[in-house]
Amino acid sequence: MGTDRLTIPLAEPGRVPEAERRALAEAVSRDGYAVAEVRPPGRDTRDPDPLVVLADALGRRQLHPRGDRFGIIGTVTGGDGREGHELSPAWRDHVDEYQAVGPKDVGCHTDGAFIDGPGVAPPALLLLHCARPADAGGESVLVDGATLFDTVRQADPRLLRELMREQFTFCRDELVAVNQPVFRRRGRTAVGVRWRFDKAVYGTRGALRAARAFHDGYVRTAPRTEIPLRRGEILVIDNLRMLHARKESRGQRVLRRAWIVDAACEPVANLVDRSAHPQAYQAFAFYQPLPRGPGREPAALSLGVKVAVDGGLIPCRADHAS
Ligand SMILES: O=C(O)CCC(=O)C(=O)O
Ligand SMILES: [Fe+2]
Repeated sequence: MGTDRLTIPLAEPGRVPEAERRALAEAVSRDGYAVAEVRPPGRDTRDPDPLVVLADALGRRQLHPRGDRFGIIGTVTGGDGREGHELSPAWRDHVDEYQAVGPKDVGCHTDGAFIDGPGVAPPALLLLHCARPADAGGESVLVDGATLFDTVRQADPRLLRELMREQFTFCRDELVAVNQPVFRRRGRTAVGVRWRFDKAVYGTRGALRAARAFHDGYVRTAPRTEIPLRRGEILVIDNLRMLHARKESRGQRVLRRAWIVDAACEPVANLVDRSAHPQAYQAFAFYQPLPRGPGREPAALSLGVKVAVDGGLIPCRADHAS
């Protein structure tokens, strides 16, 4: 498919060398994604998890309620009708509820679109580690939000204005991100995308009309990159720019996922140092970042859809910098 693969040999266990880290960060900043394979220094089975090693080279991992304590979510689909999650048992009862659990295709989306709260936001990056490819299908699919943004801007500025209005609500599990724009300004030079098109989305009639117009007229027909991940490969995706999807699969497929937190999201504390939080606040705790790994600053990444500094390209007030 023409996608470059970066091979990352580790000279020492658990640590991505600086040159490879820079090359990876550059590829993700430029293209919105990269495919990498981490080669451990030896055949020692105690070598650290390649997904954790690569994630920690990029930033801080973010927890997920159905992930493990390292922030890793494993999904096992297919094979003898045993849909479910060997790696993350909490998924097992939710095969019907969460589309990504089954063998069916999954539509274009941003991960964590329903997250918005004190100290938490959708992850900046997601990493998908192919532990076992399907017998057939299961390819990862990417659609570039930069192309979508540009196309809508030129073809239908009024629709872009609607997509930049705080009028879309995303709800899943115990979380709801109320009144979000699909495209939100991030500082002066970037825009972040937040998107899914399914039962998790709510809005007024006007908002839903805009969502349908965006889906039917742009997302559905946008150019896409298909990536058939091979065993051991890790797909790193800029979640603030790229929409990802997945094709239907046959046979057992094992995929492991990690999230990297949005560095623009600052930690939040209680005014009077209250340690027992009310239930509503507790929901956000499931998505907290893990502490940073020892001795390393996060990688220098430039994420999201890049826009002109003067903001003149964007047909609405630049009232949100997150
Ligand atoms: O199964 C896949 O390839 C990806 C599913 C997905 O969207 C996710 O885990 O975030
Ligand atoms: Fe996803």
